[in-house]
Formats: sequence, C-alpha cells, structure tokens
Amino acid sequence: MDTLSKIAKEVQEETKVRLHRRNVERLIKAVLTTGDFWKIVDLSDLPVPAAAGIVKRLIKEGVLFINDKEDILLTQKGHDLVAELGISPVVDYSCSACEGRGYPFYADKELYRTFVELAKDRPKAIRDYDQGAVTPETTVARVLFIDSRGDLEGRDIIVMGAEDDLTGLAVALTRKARRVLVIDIDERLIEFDKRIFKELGIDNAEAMVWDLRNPFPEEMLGKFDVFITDPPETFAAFRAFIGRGIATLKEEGCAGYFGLTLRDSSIFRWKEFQETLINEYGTVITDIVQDFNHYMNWEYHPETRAAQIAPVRRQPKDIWYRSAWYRIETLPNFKRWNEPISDEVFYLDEEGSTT
Ligand code: SPD
Repeated sequence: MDTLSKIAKEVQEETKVRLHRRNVERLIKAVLTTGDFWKIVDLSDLPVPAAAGIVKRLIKEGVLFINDKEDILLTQKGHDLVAELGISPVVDYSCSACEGRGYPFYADKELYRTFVELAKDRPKAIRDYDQGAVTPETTVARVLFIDSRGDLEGRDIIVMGAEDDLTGLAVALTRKARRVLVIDIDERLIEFDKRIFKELGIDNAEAMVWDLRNPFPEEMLGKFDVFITDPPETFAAFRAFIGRGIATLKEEGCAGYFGLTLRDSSIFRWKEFQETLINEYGTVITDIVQDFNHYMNWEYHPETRAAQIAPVRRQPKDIWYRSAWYRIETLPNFKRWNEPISDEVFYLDEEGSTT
C-alpha cells in the first residue's frame, strides 16, 4: 500500500471519519499553500477531526513539523515526498469581487447598507445551538441568488433555524416576498427580528420561536413556496431542518435553500444526504455553489472539540469555515417528512466538532 493510502487508512481507523488517499494529498497541497492549521482545514475540504488526524500522523512520519509560531511546514522528507508524487500548491482562480459566489453583494447596495447597519446590534453567536453567523456579504448574496432564481418576488417564504445569519431579516427588507415567516429556537433572534419588523413597518413578516426537533403542526405543512435553512451536519439535524423544510412546500416546483459544509461532515456523508434528498424526499438538486457561505469566527471556539483536537493552540484569525449553498426543487410525488426527533446526536458526532 502506498504512503498516502496507508495514512488515510490509519487516520480513518482512529477518527472514524471516512477517508481516501486523495484526501491526504489534498491536505499536503493545502500545507504547501498556507501554514495556518485552520486555513489548511478550509483548503483540504475535510472535517476538523480528519484534518487534525492527518496532520498529526504526517508529523509522526516525519513529513511535517510545527515551528515555534505554530505554522505547519514540510520537513526535508516532506519536500522529497512532494517532489516524488508531483504535489503542487492549491490554485484558486475564483472571482475575488464576488468572493466566488457569482452573485456580488454590491449588486444591491441599498439592501447591503441597510442590512449592515441593522446587523450591527445582532445577538452574538452562542454555543448552545451551534450558532456562527455568515458574513453580511454572504447573507445579501443569498438573497440575490434566491431572487435571481425567481424564488423571492411574490413568494411565501419560511426561514428555519438559521436566523443567526439574519437571512429572514434580509429577505423581509427587500419587501418583495408575499409572506416571510422566520422560526428559530433562540428567543433573542426572534425578538430582534420582531422589533425591526415593527420599527420598519414590515407587516408581511413574522417571527416565532420553534424547536425543529418537534414536528410542525398541520397548518404549517404545504403552505410555502420556498424554505431557507442552514442545519448542523448530523443526520438528525438534516431531517429536522431539511426534511421538515420540504414538508412546508406547497407543490412540485417549489424550492429549498440550505448550506452544507465539509468542515463538519465528510464527502461520504454528503453522498448519504444527497441520496436522501433524491431517493427518499423526491427532490432534485439544481445547484451546489461550493464555499458560497463564509462564517465569521465564533467566540466559543476555544471550548469546542475542534480547538481541543487541533495540532496547534493558535486560534483562527481569518475566515476558514465555509459551506456550499444548495438549491433543491420538489418533483411530483415529493415526500413531506415530519417525524419527531428523539436522536441525542443533534449537533455533534464523529465528523462534527465545531459546536
Ligand atoms: N459551530 C460553528 C458554526 C457553524 C454554523 N453552522 C453551520 C452550518 C452549516 N450547514
């Protein structure tokens, strides 16, 4: 077995995160690009436990070392391996103006300015509900994306369990939707939105506290054209946020939007999510924009498993946690999943570590 496959196998056994040899190759490419562990996780597209496990194993094998500034670097043995395998640094030709999204936030400057002004007073991200908000540029780009796909003007929209991003507020600010309902478990966010809706006289938007582990009442099923959410990446949360989101949709041809990250789940899990969307729920994936959502660093990071298992103590400075933006559409005979969630594993499991 070659070196990279051996490392992938050993780290998989240790972390229980499924891996293949190219995951290790990709991480080495990332190390050739940056010495910062958190940027290495980002560029590797790996869950933190896997990236941490590979770095530690490569240090043990004498391929990598950590210097006194806590940068991760290649040893001479590492440089020899890179030359032998022909591994090169990561290249990135994505558009710097729109940050690779394809929907520049500045296309609606008024919405962006108003949103930034209002978001200045937003409640801070707390650990209890895996909060960690996306940048204002991301939130506004989400709205522009949704509008561009014909999913905003005159639509009934539900924004579920992701209001730390204030996407519901941004959607409501456009005054283009017919109805906006924001639901979240965190009362602080609901009160924040309610106050702004009232102050600005936005009378087609409501906000309500709701725990997505509970099934929706009958009157919420089949009532919306579009749902927007951003779940934690456990199987239970996927069902609670996305299964239930689909259950709120009126008919075939309705749309759902959500973020899925590879920082808290593997590509193997994505396959299982995608199979559930297609085979069980009867939807089709129309769009996946990798790294669309950029998350601002959260204060509780030092308390997380991610911080504890990292090979360095240095905290992330720049944005390193990103997620793909998915759009799905319902097909004829799509399924409305609305079961109670009894699963204890809602925010964290072997692949997730940032809560
Ligand atoms: N705990 C870190 C912040 C994570 C925010 N949620 C991201 C969900 C991606 N689907």
